Amino acid sequence: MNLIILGAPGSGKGTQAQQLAERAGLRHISSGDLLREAIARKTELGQQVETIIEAGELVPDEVVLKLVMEALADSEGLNGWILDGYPRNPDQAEALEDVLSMNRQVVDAVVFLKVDADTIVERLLKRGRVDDTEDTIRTRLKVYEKETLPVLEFYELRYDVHEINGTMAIDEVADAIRELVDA
Ligand code: B4P
Repeated sequence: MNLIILGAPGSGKGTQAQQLAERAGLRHISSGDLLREAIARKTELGQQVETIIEAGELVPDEVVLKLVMEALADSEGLNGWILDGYPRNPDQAEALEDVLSMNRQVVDAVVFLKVDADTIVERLLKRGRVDDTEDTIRTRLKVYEKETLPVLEFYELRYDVHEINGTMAIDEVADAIRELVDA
C-alpha cells in the first residue's frame, strides 16, 4: 500500500505516519526528517537548507525531490510507503506523479488531516523544535496556505481524498486512519 498523508505543519502527519509504518510494514518517508538528518550530518545539502528551514520557508524543489526519490528506491521489499511532508506544492506533486509512473507505482490512498491554526500553534510551541518558534510557525502556516493547500486540490481532482479530523486524540486519529487502510 502506498499512502500520502497531507496536512498543515503540526497536524500530526509525522506522528501518524510513524505509527502506521511500524504497524503495516511500510517505509515512512518524511521529507522533513530527511532534511533534518542532512543538517545533523553537516552534509553540503544540510548546510544549504539549514537557514531555510529555521525561517520556515520551503527548501528548493529539486533538493527535496532527490531525497524523496532515493527513499522511494530504498523501499523495495517492504509492503509499500507513506509519504509525509511531500509534496508541499503543486510542482512537487507533478514531479511525484512522473516519478511514480516511471517506476510503475501507484498511490493507493490520500489522507488529509484537518486541524485549525490555533491548535497547530499550541502543539508546535509545546514541541519546541528549532523551527517551532512563534514567528517561524506563523511563516510556516502562511507558506502552507499559499503553497501547500493547492496540493489538496491537485489530489482531489485525481483521487479520493479521505479527510480526517486531526484534532482528536492521537490514538483516535490512528484508529480512523487504520479503519480506512484496512478497508
Ligand atoms: P516537517 O518535518 O514536515 O514538519 P511539520 O510540518 O511540522 O510536521 P511534523 O510531521 O513534524 O509534525 P506533526 O504534525 O506530526 O517540515 C519541516 C520543514 O522542512 C518545513 O517547514 C520546510 O522548511 C522543510 N520541508 C519539509 N518537506 C519539504 C518539502 N516537501 N518541500 C520543501 N521544504 C520542505 O506533530 C507536531 C506535534 O503535534 C508533535 O509534538 C506531536 O506530538 C503533536 N501531535 C500530533 N498529533 C497530535 C494530536 N492528535 N493531539 C495532540 N498533539 C498531537
